[in-house]
Amino acid sequence: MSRVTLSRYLIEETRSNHTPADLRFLIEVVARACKAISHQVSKGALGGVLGSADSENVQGEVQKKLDVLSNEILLEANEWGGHLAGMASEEMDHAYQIPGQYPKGAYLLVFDPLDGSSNIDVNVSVGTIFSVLRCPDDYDGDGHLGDDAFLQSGTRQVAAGYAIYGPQTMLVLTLGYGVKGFTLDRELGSFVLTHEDMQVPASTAEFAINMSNQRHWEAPVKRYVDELLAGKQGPLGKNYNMRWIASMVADVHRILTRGGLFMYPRDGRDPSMPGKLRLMYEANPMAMIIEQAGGAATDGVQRILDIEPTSLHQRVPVFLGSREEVERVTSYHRAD
Ligand code: P6P
Repeated sequence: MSRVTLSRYLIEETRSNHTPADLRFLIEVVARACKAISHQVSKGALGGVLGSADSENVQGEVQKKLDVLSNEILLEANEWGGHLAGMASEEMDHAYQIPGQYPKGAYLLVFDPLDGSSNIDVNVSVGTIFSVLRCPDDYDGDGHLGDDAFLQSGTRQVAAGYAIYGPQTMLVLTLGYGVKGFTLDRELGSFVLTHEDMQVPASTAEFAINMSNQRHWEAPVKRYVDELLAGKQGPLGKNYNMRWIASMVADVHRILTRGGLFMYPRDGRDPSMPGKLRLMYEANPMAMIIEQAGGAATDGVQRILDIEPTSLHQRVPVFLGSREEVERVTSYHRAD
């Protein structure tokens, strides 16, 4: 049987009325941009793109050269096609306006162009995370597109996905009808469907958290992690393994592939920061993917996808992955 490329999959989704032609085009363009980012990332020290740029992003984080380059690749790939009304990114303070010479479209693209970039210099997997929303009807396509056009809950996403730049480059995508995985065939130059129906196992014996923050966690998280560490002799009655790659795309991809629980809770270090991860371009797209794969995603109290955003770069606590464990740790928060 001939291999199904991303393009063929998207055409078939359009024929089944799952995916309008302009959304199909959007996903194709994002996928092509991810191939270009993969090429730059894979150059490593040979490409002169490692190390830090002389700049900081809106988060106050030092930008890596590849952060800036990946952001530019996504902007340049998407600004001319007529499928977008605007873009927003971790690397830009405010919404990106489609240049006047190009037509505007019905969608908004939000992305973290290179998540986990602190891992690049040590050759650990990184990725691109993206989320697609519809542009609100009250924007007529003329004039300035405000940040508030993007402030839509995660349930309003029409598509979400990530590219992971690891031993293989893969694109993982949901259009709201399950989760598919595509592996980049570098000889063909195309993403090829390799994972027909990705599912998160309901139960797991593996969790992911940065343990060095333990003294800062709130009581429900301390209680839960203590129970995980207590293993078979503890209340959960089984031994757990731990992983923390410190690259959300890599940790989530592992969980999507074999189960697990990813946690980045709020902690006491900075009360003004309810967690480290950003809602619009990290938590929401990953939550849609995980839920579409049968998992769960909460901020400890409510579904991440139900959170009504108040700012473009707001942060949220994140608990996502195997449903049984997400429900358990969430129940501890609710009981607190
Ligand atoms: P820490 C990467 O900077 C990131 O945003 C996520 O990809 C990752 O899960 C997290 O931060 C790692 O945070 O505090 O362990 O370095």
